[in-house]
Amino acid sequence: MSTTIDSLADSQRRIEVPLRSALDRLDPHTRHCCGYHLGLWDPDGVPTGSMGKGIRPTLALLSARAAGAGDEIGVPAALACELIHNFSLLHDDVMDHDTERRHRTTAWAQFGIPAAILAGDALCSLASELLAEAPSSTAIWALRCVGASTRRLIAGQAADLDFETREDVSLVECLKMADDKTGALMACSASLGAVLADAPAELALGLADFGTHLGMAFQLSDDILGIWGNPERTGKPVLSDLRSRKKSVPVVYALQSDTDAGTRLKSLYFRPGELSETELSEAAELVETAGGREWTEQRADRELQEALAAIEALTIPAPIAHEFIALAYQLNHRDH
Ligand code: GRG
Repeated sequence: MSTTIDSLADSQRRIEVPLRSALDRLDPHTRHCCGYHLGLWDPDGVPTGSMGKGIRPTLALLSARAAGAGDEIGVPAALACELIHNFSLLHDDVMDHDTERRHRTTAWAQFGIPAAILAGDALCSLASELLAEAPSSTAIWALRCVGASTRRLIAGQAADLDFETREDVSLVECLKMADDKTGALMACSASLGAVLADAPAELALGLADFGTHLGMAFQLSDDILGIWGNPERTGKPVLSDLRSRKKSVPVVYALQSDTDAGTRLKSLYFRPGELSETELSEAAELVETAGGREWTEQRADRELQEALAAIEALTIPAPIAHEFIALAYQLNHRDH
C-alpha cells in the first residue's frame, strides 16, 4: 500500500494533464497567469515543479474511491476542488497584499492585480465547467456542493477582513471563521467524489464530517505555523501573522485570556504603527505565555481525533480508510 506522501504526489500526477488541458481553454494572458500561480511554469513560461501540496485533490480522489468509483469521477471532483482552492488563494494574496506564496512571487506581484483577479475568476469558472461535464447523473448535486462551499469560503474571508478592524473578536467567532474559510472546502473535497459517484447520503455526509474536522485541525496547525513556523519551510516571512496583526486562534485566545501577558499583548497589538522585530518576538512570547499556543495545539488534536472517528464510523474499503487516516496524521504533523 502507498504511503500518504505518495498519495499526495500520485494525485498531483493524476490531475496534471487534465489541469493543463483545462487551462488551454483560456485566453493566452489568463492561461499564463493561472499556470504561473499553479506552479506549472515560471514568469517566462519555463516549466517548474512548484505546485501546492495537493491536499484537496487527494481527498476528492479518495472520496470517489471510497464510493467505489474510479478516476473518471474522481479527477473532475479533484480538479474542481483544486481550482476553487487556487481561485481563493489568488484573490487572498491580492486582498492581503502578500508578495510571496509557495516560495515564489505571488501572481499579482508578478503580473499585476487585474491579471490576478481575472486568473482567479477563470479558475472558478473552469471548476464549474469541468464538474458539469463529468460523466455523472449527480453532477448538478456536486455543483451545488461546490457552490455552497465557495459561499462559506467567502463568508469566512469576509469575517477575517472584518476582524482586522475589531478589538473584541471572540474565540467562538474566530473558530467559526476558520471553519468557513478552511473547513468548508476540505469537507467538500472529502465528499465531492462520493457525491459525483452517486453514493448514499450517509457516506457523503460521513466523509464531509471527516473533512470538516480535518479542515479545522489543518487551519489550527496553520495558525501555529503562522507564528512559530520556520519561514524556510512555510514559504512565508518570519512571524508573518503577527506582523499583519492577524486575529488567528492563538492570538485571540491570548487576547481574551485575562492574563498579564494578554493585557501586554493587547497594548502591543492595538498600537498604531508597525511592530519592530523585537516587539514581534515579544508578541509571539506573550501569545505563548498567555496559553494561546497550548490551547490551539490541544484543540487541533481534538479535531484530528474527531476526524479519525468520523472515518472509522464509515463502511469503506480498509485501504481507503487507511489513506484518509494517514493523510490526517500527516497534515497535523507538518511544518509547512
Ligand atoms: C474567491 C472562492 C473565493 C473566495 C474569496 C479570498 C477568499 C474569499 C478566501 C480565502 C480563503 C483562504 C485563503 C483560506 C486559507 C485556506 C488555507 C489554509 C490555505 C492553504 O492551503 P494549503 O496549505 O495550500 O493546502 P497549498 O499551497 O498546499 O495548495
